[in-house]
Amino acid sequence: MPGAMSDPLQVSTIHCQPYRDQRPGTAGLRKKVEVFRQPHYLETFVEAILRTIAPPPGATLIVGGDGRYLNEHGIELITRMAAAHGIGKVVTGIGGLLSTPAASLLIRRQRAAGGLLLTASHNPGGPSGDFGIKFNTPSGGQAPASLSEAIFATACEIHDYRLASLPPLDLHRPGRQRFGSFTLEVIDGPAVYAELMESLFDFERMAAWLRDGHRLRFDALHAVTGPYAEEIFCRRLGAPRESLLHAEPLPDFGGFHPDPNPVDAAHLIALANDAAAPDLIAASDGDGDRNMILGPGMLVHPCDSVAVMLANAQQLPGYRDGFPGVARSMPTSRALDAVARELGLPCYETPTGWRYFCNLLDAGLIGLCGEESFGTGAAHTREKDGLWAVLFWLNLLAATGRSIPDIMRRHWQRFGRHYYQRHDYHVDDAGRAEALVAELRARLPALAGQDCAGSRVTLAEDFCYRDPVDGSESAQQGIRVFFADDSRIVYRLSGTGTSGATLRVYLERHEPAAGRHDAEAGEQLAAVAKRARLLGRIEHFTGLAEPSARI
Ligand code: VG1
Ligand code: CO
Repeated sequence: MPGAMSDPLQVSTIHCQPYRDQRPGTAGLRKKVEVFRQPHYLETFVEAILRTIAPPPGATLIVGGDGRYLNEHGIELITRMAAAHGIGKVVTGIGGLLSTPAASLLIRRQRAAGGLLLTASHNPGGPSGDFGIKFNTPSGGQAPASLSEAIFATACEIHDYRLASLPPLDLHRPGRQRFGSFTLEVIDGPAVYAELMESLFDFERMAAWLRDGHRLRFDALHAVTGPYAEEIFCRRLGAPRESLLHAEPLPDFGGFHPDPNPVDAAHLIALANDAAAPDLIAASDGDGDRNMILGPGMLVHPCDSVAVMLANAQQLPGYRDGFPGVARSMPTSRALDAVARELGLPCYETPTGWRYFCNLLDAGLIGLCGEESFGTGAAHTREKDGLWAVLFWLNLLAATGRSIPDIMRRHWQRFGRHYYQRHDYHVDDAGRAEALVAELRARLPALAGQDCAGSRVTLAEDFCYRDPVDGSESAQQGIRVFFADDSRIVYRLSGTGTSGATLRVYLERHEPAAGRHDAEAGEQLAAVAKRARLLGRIEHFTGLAEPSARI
């Protein structure tokens, strides 16, 4: 019977060899499942985290994951290692499931020493897919770059790790399981998360909107948000069950690539273009931090979404007072800047990756932020938050009585439209992509003033960020090139892939307030895309004449 074990816990020390490839990327350590299945691989990284953060005895740790293959195994292992390191309590969700924003919220609520999140986010799952793990600090935010580097350095020196022997854990039984001085607590993640959402949004109004016959479709892509969506949309808002698609979390995400974007979730684009399209179609990713929003005949691009949120926040009870400031990642379009300018608010520009927003949020400098990669969030957690974004839009539709296409057209009429697209070029040989970036970087000083396929370069630089809160500098965060025709191209390499390299090329062109706003983005950006290919000599370096994906 749990609880019958006597104190102190039995702890063994297990010898191992260090791995030297455990450097975290944009958001934690991500590798193929087969890499994680090497002897002691996960153990080495967890030991490195625990040694680096050195939690005080008796501290609480939040441990949860997105339900992908190896999730429960990982949670049991981390629990035993945490107990061996003197952690007093591990808190997880039922079945070990916690969405990334819910885990971030719990870290803050429980004043935990941090959280270990088992996720490779939007990467595919299953035995032949990806696995990942990341550490979040007591503020709930992702480890800053300096801490990630310290964990990596520690991992390179790990020759043994500690493991407590515990009886079998029951991750499916809510409540506390006591083992001497150590406790495992299994909580109802969706209930805790839904309560917070009720404090931010007008649930009565949204329920009435649904009762009036408006239709919602939320696709969980067989990932972590299914139970959360069921709790919020069906149980608390009364939406019919058919509002949810693929709501059961599965270890291989039912074969989905759980990345809510027009390529990997093309079926939702088709649904939006159907004559009987629901009023709001939405989806989230593997770990629940991304969001995709669609309305009849229209995808709301994430760059626009965060701008519309800022422009309309006063319509929502939780955001009536607006925000102290806002932020976007550098490659994200300047649609947000246009609204911030009109409202007289500071708009910060950070490198790619949510971790760069955390200091700004902690310091109260911003209250809303977003990335082009389908990530939007606010100050209630320190992670981007998929369902929060869906509720923001649902509340906006209910409060204004307007449709998504109507809201978007009005927005563009007022601020102009920033046509936007990201072109990804995937190569098996990472060296080719690195060579392209290196060459561009070397050519930067000579670019300004030059003519490039019909437009003059006004500024070309490698983005370097200086954090206004702690003064830390992050250099080489993406090459950005501005043109006289008000267009912009950004080049950077992905930091979340698990094979080869992906060159991301971000294209943007502003169409002023009185212009044409109903055109297709790809067509509007064709000239800028061509310019990007020429300037970066993309075909020369990658051998690809066309992008692997246009998102
Ligand atoms: C990508 C996105 C970035 C996002 C990161 C993590 O990184 O571009 O905006 O923060 O994924 O998102 P990269 O380095 O591959 O471009 V998630 O949902 O995987 O936590
Ligand atoms: Co994610």
